[in-house]
Amino acid sequence: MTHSGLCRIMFTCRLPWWRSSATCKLWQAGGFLPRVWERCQPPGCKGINATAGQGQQVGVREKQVLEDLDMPLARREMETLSQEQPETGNQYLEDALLQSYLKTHLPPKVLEEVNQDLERFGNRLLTTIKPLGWECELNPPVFRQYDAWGRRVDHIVTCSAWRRMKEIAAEEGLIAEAYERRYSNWSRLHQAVKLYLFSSLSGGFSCPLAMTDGAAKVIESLGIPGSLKNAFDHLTSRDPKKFWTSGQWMTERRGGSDVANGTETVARKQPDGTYRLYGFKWFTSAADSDVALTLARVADAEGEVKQGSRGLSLFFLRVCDEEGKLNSIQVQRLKDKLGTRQMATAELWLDGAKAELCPAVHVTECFTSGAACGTELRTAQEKTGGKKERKISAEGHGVASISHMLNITRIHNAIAAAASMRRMISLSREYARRRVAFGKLLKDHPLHMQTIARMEVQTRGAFLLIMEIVRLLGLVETNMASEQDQLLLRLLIPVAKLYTGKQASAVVVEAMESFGGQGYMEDTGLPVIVRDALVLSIWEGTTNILSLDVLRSLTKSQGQAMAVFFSTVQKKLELASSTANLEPAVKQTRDALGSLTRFMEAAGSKGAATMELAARDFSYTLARIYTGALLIEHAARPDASSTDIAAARRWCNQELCPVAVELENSSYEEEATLTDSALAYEGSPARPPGSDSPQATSKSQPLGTQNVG
Ligand code: UCC
Repeated sequence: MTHSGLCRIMFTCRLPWWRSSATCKLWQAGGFLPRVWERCQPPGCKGINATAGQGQQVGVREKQVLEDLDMPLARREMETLSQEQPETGNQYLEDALLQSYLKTHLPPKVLEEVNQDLERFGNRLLTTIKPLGWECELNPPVFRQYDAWGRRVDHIVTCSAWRRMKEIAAEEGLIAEAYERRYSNWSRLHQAVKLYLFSSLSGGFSCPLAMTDGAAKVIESLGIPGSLKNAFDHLTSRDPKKFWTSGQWMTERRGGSDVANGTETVARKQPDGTYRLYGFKWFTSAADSDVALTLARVADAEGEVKQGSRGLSLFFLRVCDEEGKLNSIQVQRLKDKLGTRQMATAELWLDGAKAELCPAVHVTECFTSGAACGTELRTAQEKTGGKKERKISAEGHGVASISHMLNITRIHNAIAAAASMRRMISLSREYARRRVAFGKLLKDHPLHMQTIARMEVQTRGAFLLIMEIVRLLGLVETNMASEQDQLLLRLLIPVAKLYTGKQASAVVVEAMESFGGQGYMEDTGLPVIVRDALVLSIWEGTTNILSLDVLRSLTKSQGQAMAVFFSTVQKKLELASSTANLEPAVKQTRDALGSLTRFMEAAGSKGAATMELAARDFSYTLARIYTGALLIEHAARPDASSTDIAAARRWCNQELCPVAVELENSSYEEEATLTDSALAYEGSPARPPGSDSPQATSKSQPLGTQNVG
């Protein structure tokens, strides 16, 4: 080691010189990595598996190193008392539930091929994708606004690993798989499982993939019009040189939830039929994408625009032109986010960006209720006898058009949630096999295993809920879905997105804790997973916004979606009624259905305000009951394991119908809303009027919100 190298270590490690050299030798032997060293490591050694420890006993190599060192024994012991790193292998092969799910549902021929592909993919994840993902974490995008000569370039510089991820995504068909449909209705499931395996090792690349999938879906729902055919081909390509990713620019300065009132961007029609967009997009994820879908208000000849939802239209645009020059877009800055730092999220000024108005949508009044569906649903309707078809104008239906994208990105969100839970549990259980505390391995402490098992039950539930959704989506996309399937899919997407987001937040934090202080250390890679999971309940619609979307889906179907929900759960329970071990779980779920029915009757007589106040608890109720039914169904298979049964029973032991409990607690009464405000604002100068009325404070009410897990 050179003198300067030694000085650098002394400085960066902030250790006495004699300890610095010792640290370095231990590092070379696989010991604790000071962060600065870890950053200099080749990518293959990074992440959780690179933070080596020696376990409770000094290994042979370390003994050798210690013998070489001339320092007091006390110091040597301290240096070697580090924990052993958890090692995980092929994620697919280590995921028992995933394998049993595929075995149960896929036709044998499809299973054989998918199984082979996933095993191969699992190895690629381990050997190639995981190190690349860590490299993306260590080399987040950088914004270069000017070049050396003062010219504005607005260049978002991404690392080579990020760009390699894009190529791998194409090679693996992470989008293409869903649109080629080589396994018919099972293609969507195949794609979803690959995304699930990819997600938490992808270095954030699952975000652009979510939006790319969403953009492809929108174009497909428009019937792949000629003007967007080229884009569709790029978005669904397996050729890395051809593959495009897409952004979804919805959020503006006034926020991303109330899109109808928050969108200020104006579109001006050009003589050639294209549009120029002017506005400020406040939160554009994966801003390095090739194309984007966005909303804007078309200005009339007088420059006037229509406000509200009906003033919004959907536009497609290229981010750069053929020469790589930005399409009259200025990058204001990159966002400084808590997590997903691997991925560039930017504020963008659209200063006359050239865009195309997405063409008219053909919709069918699918159901007597008048629920409007996209093209694939229309085709399904034609097949089943058909209903009235109407063509809605391209202008003014932007929200309905982009909702195809939202529904897909929300599914991806739920996949990412289950994936982050699964990853953390895999690491946690491996760690428990190695870490000794109080004289035995963590895995031999029943309390520790109880904690992991509780997380496991949550994760199993989330996984089955996602699989159910992608199964239904596969049916819809191949015109094999019934009306009931379509309604159920529409209802379950927001339910799954909101619930799994909350589950993930709770589970990843719990799993981090299972590593003790080590879980809090950046260089273990665990905080990255935690940070990245925390966004899942925020972007793509927060929990409350999604709860309102659950209500929207019910209203739109005039209650039919709810009827389908009840009948589907009941069918799943019937299948399990002959399995004695599942009796308690079946009974609990039936009881919950009964409570839910009573809640709906009571809420029906109280009006929309009550339902809105109950929306979150109501959505949690749907999630818990439906997930319970799925776990029961899985546990009722002839070859189900005892753990399948245990998972179903444990899930159903929780309160399955919190909305009925909260109704009983009077949480949705007007008085409770006053108390809510009084509780929230007590002591604040902004105390709302009426919050200190005796009526509001006389009775202490429980809050109408519940945490998952
Ligand atoms: O952009 C963001 C970050 C990007 C990062 C993405 C990464 C994903 C990675 C995941 C995995 C790693 S965050 C932006 C987040 N913003 C949102 O998600 C929007 C949240 N807000 C909503 O969802 C609102 O509820 C709105 C925008 C849908 C409300 O709009 P309106 O216009 O006030 O609501 P309306 O009037 O009820 O709905 C307008 C039309 C109706 O159809 P028509 O016109 O035929 O009556 C609705 O039925 O849109 C239809 N519609 C839907 N249809 C609304 N939502 C849906 C839906 N989900 N599905 C089908």
